[in-house]
Amino acid sequence: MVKIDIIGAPTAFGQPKLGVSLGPDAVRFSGLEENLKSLGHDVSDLGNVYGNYKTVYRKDNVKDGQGLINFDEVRDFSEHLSQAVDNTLKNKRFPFVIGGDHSLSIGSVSAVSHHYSNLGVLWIDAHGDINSSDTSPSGNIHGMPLGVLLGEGNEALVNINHKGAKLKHENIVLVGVRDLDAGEKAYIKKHGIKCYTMSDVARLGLDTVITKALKHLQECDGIHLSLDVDSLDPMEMPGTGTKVDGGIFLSDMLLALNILSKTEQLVSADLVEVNPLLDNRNKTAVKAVTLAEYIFGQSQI
Ligand code: 5AB
Ligand code: MN
Ligand code: MN
Ligand code: MN
Repeated sequence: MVKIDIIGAPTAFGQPKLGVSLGPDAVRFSGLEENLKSLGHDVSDLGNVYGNYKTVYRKDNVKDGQGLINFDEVRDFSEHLSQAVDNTLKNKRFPFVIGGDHSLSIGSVSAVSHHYSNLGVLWIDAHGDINSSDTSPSGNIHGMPLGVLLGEGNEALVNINHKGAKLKHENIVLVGVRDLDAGEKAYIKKHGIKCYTMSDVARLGLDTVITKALKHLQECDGIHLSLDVDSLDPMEMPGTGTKVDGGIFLSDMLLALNILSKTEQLVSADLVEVNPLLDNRNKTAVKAVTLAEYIFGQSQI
C-alpha cells in the first residue's frame, strides 16, 4: 500500500501548444483516484497547483532576454509546485504529479532532491529534456528540465526551491530516447549520462533496460520517475504535443513499470504531457491512468 498525494500541475507555460493545462483533469476524469484506491492505496487528490499568474498558459508565448519562453511564469509555477511537493514529502506521502508540460519537473524534482542526499532520476521520454537556456533550439522550457536540475543555464531556474544543482550526472538514466538535439547529444556524451535509446530498447527489451537502469541507480537513496507520455508510440498516445514515431508500446511499458513498482527506492513520480485537445476520444488520458496503476503496482491476479 502506498500513501499517494495526487498533485495536479496544469502548467502549459513550458511549451506553445494549448491544451496541456487540461491534462490533470482529463486524467482525473478517467478514474485516476478511484482506480488507485481500488488497488488498495491510500489516495488523496490535493487538486491543482497554481502560481501567481491568472492563467496557466499564454497565447503569445513571450521570450525573455535569454531566449526563454514564458520564463517568469515557469519560474513562478515551479516555486509553487515545489512547495506542494515538499509538503507532501514532509507528511511522509508519495507525491504523484500529473501534468501539464514537462517544465513542471523543475519544481517537483527540486523539492524531492531536498529530502534525499543522493536522488536518482529515471527519465522515460522520447526526448532528452536536457537542453539549457544556452543550447535550446526552441526556447521552450519543457525541453530543459534535466538541464536545469543539473545546474545548467538560467540561474533563477537552477535556484528554484533551494540553491544550486539538484542532481548528479551519474544519477540520471534516460530511457526511450529517439529525438535529441545536437547540444543534448554533446552534453550526454561529455558527462557520460546513462542513456537507453529506442534502439537499445528494441535490442534488449524494455524489461531488461529498466532492470539495468535500476542497477545503475542502486546506490541512490531515492528514485524519482519522470514519465513523459510521448515516450510511448504516437499510435498509443496521440494526445501529446511533441510526438515522435517509433516509440514504446503500452504492453512493454506496463511490464517495465511492474518491475519498477517493486523497488522500495521509488519515492516520487511525474506523469506529464497529456494534452486532451490533441487526443483521440480521451485515449491518452485513459492509458495514462493505466500507467499510474502499474507505477504503484498492478498485479494480474
Ligand atoms: B518534452 C526539443 N528538444 O528542446 C526542444 O516533450 C523538444 O518534455 C523538447 O520531452 C520536447 O524544444 C520536450 C526540440
Ligand atoms: Mn518528450
Ligand atoms: Mn519530456
Ligand atoms: Mn512532449
